[in-house]
Amino acid sequence: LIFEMNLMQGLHEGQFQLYYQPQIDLHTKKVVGMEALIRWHHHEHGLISPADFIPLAEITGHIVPLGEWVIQEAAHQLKEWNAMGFRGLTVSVNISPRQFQQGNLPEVIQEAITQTDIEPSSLIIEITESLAMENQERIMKQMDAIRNLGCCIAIDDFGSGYSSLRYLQHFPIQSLKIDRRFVENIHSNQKDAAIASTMINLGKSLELTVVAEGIEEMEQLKTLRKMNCHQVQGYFISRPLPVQDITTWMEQYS
Ligand code: G
Ligand code: G
Ligand code: MN
Ligand code: NA
Repeated sequence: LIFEMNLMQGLHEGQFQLYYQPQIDLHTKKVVGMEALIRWHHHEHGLISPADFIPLAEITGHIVPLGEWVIQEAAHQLKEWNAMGFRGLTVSVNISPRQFQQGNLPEVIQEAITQTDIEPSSLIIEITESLAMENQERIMKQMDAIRNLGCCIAIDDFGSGYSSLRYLQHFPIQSLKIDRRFVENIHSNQKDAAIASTMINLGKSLELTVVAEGIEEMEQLKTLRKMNCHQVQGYFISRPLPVQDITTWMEQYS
């Protein structure tokens, strides 16, 4: 089934859409960011999750034009939100390791910033820990170039991947997103709480912004606030939603 789907055709026909999930500052309680999460409305197969087509797109190389579309779209959306009066908001996009290996990511990002005139530091590039990131000079050069544009880089799913601490040591990152598996039982399991708390303190001692993912309950949020985690994201705050819905949500949020 998955090989029947024509990704390039879908891209040209406008079948892709970005959903957005808010990130809340635990101290000020303000909405500080939106993570863009791609969705595919396939004409035959209906709504397809990125978990089902991103891996394929990585293999075929289609992730490069797709990723370019994501960056353009997210930058334009941020410009629109800024124009509506939502200021000090960041937009995060997920980037696959392969997007560093093929194509020219820094140029794509530069182009999106130039076109939209958004503040470069309001664009956050999320990179998932992966073996594909190990010891690759090209990836490091591209990360440095992205930093030189003024954009921020976040390590996504922190703790779940490989060589987590090596990334902290070598990558020019500004934030750390703690994988939701470390947050799940934070309020009920002492061992999980100890691990999460240590991860938060590690990030903070490196002067990184620490974001906890997958918050589904009030108790998790309270525990994370006690641990002085900076930001939270998850279904408890809002599910990822289409632009119109998340904009309405933002207008009503206080
Ligand atoms: O939103 P959801 O939980 O369905 O996302 C599933 C996975 O797809 C997550 O790992 C997420 O990071 C990834 N993902 C979502 N949008 C994008 C995107 O635009 N580009 C890439 N490379 N991955 C994405
Ligand atoms: O890999 P990444 O962290 O980018 O993936 C984020 C994924 O997690 C998205 O698919 C998003 O839909 C999902 N997600 C966001 N909030 C929650 C949550 O509170 N619980 C669960 N189970 N998944 C979440
Ligand atoms: Mn992410
Ligand atoms: Na994640």
